[in-house]
Amino acid sequence: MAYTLAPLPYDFAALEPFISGDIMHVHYEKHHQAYCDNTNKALAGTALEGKSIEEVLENLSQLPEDKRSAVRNQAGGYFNHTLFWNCMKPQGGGKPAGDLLKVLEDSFGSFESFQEKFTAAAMSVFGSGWAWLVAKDGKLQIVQTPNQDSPVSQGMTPLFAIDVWEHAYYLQYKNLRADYVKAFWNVADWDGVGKRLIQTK
Ligand code: MN3
Repeated sequence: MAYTLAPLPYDFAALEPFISGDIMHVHYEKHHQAYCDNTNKALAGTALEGKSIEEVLENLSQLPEDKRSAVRNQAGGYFNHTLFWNCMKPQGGGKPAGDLLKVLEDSFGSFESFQEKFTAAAMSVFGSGWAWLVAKDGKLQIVQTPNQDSPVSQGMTPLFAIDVWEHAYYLQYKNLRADYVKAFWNVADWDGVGKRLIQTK
């Protein structure tokens, strides 16, 4: 079965004023759709065709060399954006609660310290890429990936992410990544992160 895009979990303009509807339209309908379509093309006829997207990303080494980088980029982009839409919600932001808050405090000292470290990671991605909160071996970590590389390919479970490719913010924030990252905290979906955390246990 070819991959398709899951519907965006909210309206295109629902994250305004923090993320504009224009950005969401282009990002979801053009960029994400292209990653999806190109994943289907790149996987056609390979041993991983028809597998779950996680399985594909975990087993890139099984692909023939001439397909591997295309699948790494396209399937990474397809998976990463699906997660990204689910890291945001209208009326999000604030501070997480419950288990998630406790785990963030245990891992990073405080929620504010987690926010500082994640912001620093998002700001210091050179060029195009992502900053992530991931779980690995029962521990939380903040990591960066370049391009569309996915933490799934490194045996990590992504819980939360910010896309810092320019296409994620340029239409609204021009070159000011710091303003975009600051705005992003207002739409963070902590309930979604908390649900993914439970699934890692
Ligand atoms: Mn993107």
